[in-house]
Amino acid sequence: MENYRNVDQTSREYHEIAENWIKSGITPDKHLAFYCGTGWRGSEAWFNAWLMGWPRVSVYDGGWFEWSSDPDNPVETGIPEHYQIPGYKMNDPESLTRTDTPVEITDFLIHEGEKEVVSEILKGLSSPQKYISSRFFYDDNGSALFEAITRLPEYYPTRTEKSILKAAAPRIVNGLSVKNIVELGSGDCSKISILLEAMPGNHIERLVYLPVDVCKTTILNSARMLSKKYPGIRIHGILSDFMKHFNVIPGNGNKLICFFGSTLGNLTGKEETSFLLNLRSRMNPGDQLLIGFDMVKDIRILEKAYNDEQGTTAAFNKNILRVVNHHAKTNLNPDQFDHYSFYNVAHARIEMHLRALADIEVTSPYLNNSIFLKKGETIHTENSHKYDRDCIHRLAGITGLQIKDI
Ligand code: SAH
Ligand code: AVI
Repeated sequence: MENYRNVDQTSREYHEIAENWIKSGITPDKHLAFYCGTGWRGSEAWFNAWLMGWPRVSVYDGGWFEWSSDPDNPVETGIPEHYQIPGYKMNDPESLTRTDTPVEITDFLIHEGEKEVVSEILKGLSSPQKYISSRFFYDDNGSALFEAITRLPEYYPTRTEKSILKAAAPRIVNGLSVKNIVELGSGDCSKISILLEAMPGNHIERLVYLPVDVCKTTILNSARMLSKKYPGIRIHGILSDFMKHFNVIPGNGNKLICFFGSTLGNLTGKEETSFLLNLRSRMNPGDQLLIGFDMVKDIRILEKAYNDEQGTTAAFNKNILRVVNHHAKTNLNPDQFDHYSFYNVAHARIEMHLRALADIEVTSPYLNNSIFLKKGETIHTENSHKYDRDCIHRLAGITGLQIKDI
């Protein structure tokens, strides 16, 4: 127990415990389940994590033998990668501990009836080309899987965008006097950190940062990290669907809207135009919009990024079925599907599908008749459009947005 206790049996400092864990890849962005042979040591580890305010911690009621004999349980082998957590300062015992900084969150999803969600899902599953909206990837597990994707060697977009942002940050913040920064699909907020890093401290203290996301845990975790890292910043999280709730964006002037990660590329062409028109209607002269676009490139690089060797993207893709089952009480079994992803040249987009490995009958108490999938048939789960400069200029032209810099 020397990992958790001093020689006199008192508890070790939290930052020492956190540092040891982080070095081994045990990080607060993951769902952590502690176990041991009898239960009390696993519980002590869990108790430390809980006291530190780590958000998703459990005790696994079993041993290694039970865990590893279920092929659905993830297992990591080899030497752990060295993890870095934004906002975490080594030797700062406070930076990962429970924070009293209030993170205000307004929940707009609460107004969205479960009935509408279920009918949206079942409409997609009943269409000739079955589909599920990519918004349903992002429950707590899906968000954690996406964060794991961003660390994969094959998944270039996050690394690339961060390095572009780092280089451009001084130019972006130079002369920027906005009061509000709205980030749509904010995820782990690591990209906004790059901009904040380049801002003078007295500007940060005048700012209100509004992360908008469908995943509450994601907003809470990242807002906590940010408020520790930038003490004067005011954060107001917004739990909402950025496709539906445009009035969450402050209508008065003085704002920068950020939409990183090429998440815009996950919308269909029609959605993209109406989304940008809606955004524009919330903007006043002088407001700015900063969008991350993933550009068209060699098809081999593209396809590898969405078909990684570790199977993390496959797990992310299949997780959508669990989310759908949760909402629509369907009986979709992820094991009966294959991850299928390819670059569609004609539409300049990666398509992700789930392909049925057998004939499948889908049932739900909300359905009068079952839905049938033939072996080989697919459910389309995501488009990830890739852009070129002409395409970006065309979009700006259609939506009346003026390109300041590209
Ligand atoms: N901006 C981050 C995260 C990108 S992943 C980055 O660049 O790394 C996409 C993010 O958008 C996820 O956090 C997901 O929860 C969120 N998201 C997806 N669809 C959404 C929707 N319709 N409304 C609000 N947030 C959404
Ligand atoms: C969030 N979005 C921009 C990611 C993408 O690349 O389209 C989601 C993703 N899908 C598979 N891998 C990552």
